[in-house]
Order: sequence, then structure tokens, then C-alpha cells
Amino acid sequence: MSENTIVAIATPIGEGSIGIIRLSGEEALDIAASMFVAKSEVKVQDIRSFSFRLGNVVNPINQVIIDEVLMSIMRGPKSYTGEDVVEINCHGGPQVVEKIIQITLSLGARLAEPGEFTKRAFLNGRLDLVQAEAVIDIIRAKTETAANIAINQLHGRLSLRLQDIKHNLVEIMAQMEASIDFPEDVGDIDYPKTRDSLNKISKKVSKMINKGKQGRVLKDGLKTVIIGRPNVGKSSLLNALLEEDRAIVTDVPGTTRDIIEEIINLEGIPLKIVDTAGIRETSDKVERIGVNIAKESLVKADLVLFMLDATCKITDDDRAILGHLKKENTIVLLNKSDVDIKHISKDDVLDLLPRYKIIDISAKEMWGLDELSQVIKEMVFGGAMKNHESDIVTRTRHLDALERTLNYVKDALSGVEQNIPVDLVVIDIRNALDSFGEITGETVTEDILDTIFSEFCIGK
Ligand SMILES: Nc1nc2c(ncn2[C@@H]2O[C@H](COP(=O)(O)OP(=O)(O)OP(=O)(O)O)[C@@H](O)[C@H]2O)c(=O)[nH]1
Ligand SMILES: [Mg+2]
Repeated sequence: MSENTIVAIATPIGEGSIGIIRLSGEEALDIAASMFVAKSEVKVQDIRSFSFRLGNVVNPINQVIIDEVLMSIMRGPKSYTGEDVVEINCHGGPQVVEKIIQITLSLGARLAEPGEFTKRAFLNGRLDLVQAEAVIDIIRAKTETAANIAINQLHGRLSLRLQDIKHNLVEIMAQMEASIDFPEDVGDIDYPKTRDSLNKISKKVSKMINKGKQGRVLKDGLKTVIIGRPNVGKSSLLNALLEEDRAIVTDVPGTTRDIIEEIINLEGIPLKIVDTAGIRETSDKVERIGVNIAKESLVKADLVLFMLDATCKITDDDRAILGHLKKENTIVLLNKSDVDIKHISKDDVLDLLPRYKIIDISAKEMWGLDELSQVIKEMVFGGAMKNHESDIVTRTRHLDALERTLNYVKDALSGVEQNIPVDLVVIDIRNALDSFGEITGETVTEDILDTIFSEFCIGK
């Protein structure tokens, strides 16, 4: 019996053509040998690594056949986890899968925690933490761009870039420590030269942070809210962007009361778009709750689409929203521009909201949506997205660590500029390295690891 061998279903629960059960650990091969009978009668121990065998899973107690399966073996250390791994492809019915899992448990395996296979891969040095996190990001990717970035991270492109910065820091630290430990041999640190190196590092880290902010949007989606007084056409826009009738549209003001959230793939940028209740003073209890939620989502949004109705004059309800808007993250949409008689022009809006971005659209006729996506891209990415820049960080955890690294590098830099003794400056460099090491997992704590892997699915 071993605590050390884990088992999980690697495919979604329910009926499917195939169910995959995965075992990893010291006893994986022994467990497989006790429950698998190959058609060719080859012994499990003699099966070549990375090859499949057809056979039956049998109940080891009475030899009753449970299912006909394909079994593959990947011996450690050249396996996903770095340990011996066995995968059983059985028929994808819940009964069969469950029965096979039960048999592995009776033979000494234990159920895997979420992400435990990947955690073992990390602990066994098969992946660094950035690569491990990329695994879940590939599974969760909402757009092709997000998937591409994650795949590049898994292949280690981001890790390579991080290693480069790490080497720069290690070099400075080594020189400083040598001059502290062996002052006679090494002599004083060349501060002007160190300052140049630190400046270069600081620029590299800053650039990574800036790109990482875009990366996070590509991974998690841009929190976008459509806001405006009742009946301007907010739900119609949501439907137009989704190309389906998701939200109820009527000519009755106050139609939408609850928050409706959907994900739209806008040429590679995932928009997490929220349609809200039209904002107005109302005595209706339910509507008022919706209005309050709309105001809250306005505060949390990365991007605000403020909608006006071009067929009516600007009302007090429109004006009540103006004070909540910020130029940096708002696009004004002048809707219903398909109608001949208009009461608001772009100039009228500019009088109210100087230097705001304004677009004429028709949610009903689906006009102006291309211009909208162009403006969104410009706002978020400062123009076209460069696909080759895929070795970027995408996680808040990475950004936090980069920001802490940058602060320590800046502290070290100002220490060097003020000619502070090297034994003090070296502390900042060491802290910078520690923070930086959290990204790839070189200096990460058990708590952080648990949090990261708890995000994973069982069986991954
Ligand atoms: N002509 C024209 N009518 C539109 C357009 N967009 C929306 N409408 C109409 O305006 C009315 C209100 O549309 P909704 O999408 O329900 O408006 P809303 O802003 O979601 O309204 P609430 O949910 O009540 O806040 C409906 O009758 C729509 O058909 C447009 O671009 N052109
Ligand atoms: Mg609505």
C-alpha cells in the first residue's frame, strides 16, 4: 500500500465516448499490473514506455471483466509528472469509470487533489511555476490569442525571458557579495557600472509589467459595462455583439432589471460584457436594485460603454450618469443613428463630455460595431495587437511579483546613486531576486502553491 500513488478521472464526468483514468506514482505500474490483462498477454512491467496496449480491466478479487480498455504507460522521469504514469482509456460511462477508480483505490492509490499531477510535475522539476500555470490557462483560454500565449508559456518562452532578468540580478548580487566577503581581492564595486545595469533591469521589468497588464486582459477578459438611461438600446447592443437574442429588448423603459453577463470574442480580445438596468430615479423596488447594481458595475469596469439615444434630446437621467464617467475608460455610443430625425449630434455630446471618444452606432441595424472594436483595441492595446509578442505575463500573481521586484530594484538604484554602502544595497537586490523567484516558483511558499493548484481541475 502506498500513499504516494494518486488517481483521478482526467476526462469530464458524465457520458462520453472515452473516459480516461490517470495514475501517477511509485506504485502506478504495480496497481496497473494487478488489474489489467493484455490481449497479447504481455506483462505490464514489460510494456514499453509511451506505448498503448489493448486489454481488459478485471476485478482483482474475482477476475470479472469490468471493461475493455486501452492502457498506456509512461515511465518516470520522462513523464508528465516525472513519476511512473499509467493512463487507462475506458468506455466513457460513469459506472465503468467509477468502478475502475474504486479498483485502483482498493489496490492502494488515493484520489488526487485538484492540480496534483501538475503540482508533482512542478515539484519534480518537469515544469516551472509559470509553465504549470500555463497548463490551466490553456484549458481555460477564451480566445485563440489567450491560448497562444499560454502555449508559449508552457513551452518556456516566458521562462527564458525571466531567466535573462534573473541572471542580470544574480550577477550584480554576486559581485556585491564578493566585495563584501573578500574586499582585499575584489575591491570596491564600480557603482556607475552597477547603476547602468540596474537601470537596464528596471527598464526590462517595467516593460514586462506594462505588457503584462495587456496580457491579463487577454487572459481574463476586459470587464466591460454598457450603461445608460432606460430604453437607449443597451440590451440591443449586447444582442448585436453576441449575434443572438440573449437579452430581452422591448420599447418599455426599464426592461432589463438584472445584470446579464456574457463573454464576447472581439477579434482576440475577450470582453466580459455586462448589460445593466437603465439608470434612472425610480420608485419601483426591483428596478431600483437593478439601478444600484448598474452603478456598482460602473465602478468596477475596465471599459464603460455609455449609451445615448440620438432620437431624443439629452435628459436629466442621461445627465445624472455623466458625473460617474472617466474619459480614460469610456466610449460614448450615440445609438439609433439609423433613424432619420436626430436630436443629438456628436458636437452636442462633446459639449457635455469634452475630448471623449464618441461613435455613431445602430444596435438594431448593427452599424458602427467595427469602429467600436477598433476604438476598444486602441484604448486597450494602443493600436494593433502584436501577435508575436506572446512571451508576456498574464497573471495578477506575476504582475504583483514583478511590481515588488521593480520597487526593490529602484531602491537599490537610489542606494547606488546616493553611494550607500554595498552591504545595504545588496539587501534590496536579494529581496528583488526573492520576489522575482516567486514567478517561476524558485522562492515560492507552500501556501502560494496550494492556492495556485487549487484552481486546477481534478485529474490535471
Ligand atoms: N431605431 C432603432 N431602435 C433601436 C436601436 N437600438 C434599440 N432600439 C429600440 O429601442 C428600444 C429599447 O431597446 P433596449 O435594447 O431594450 O434598450 P435598453 O437600453 O436595454 O432598455 P432598458 O433595459 O429598459 O434599460 C427597443 O424598442 C429597441 O428595438 C437602434 O439602433 N435603432
Ligand atoms: Mg435592457
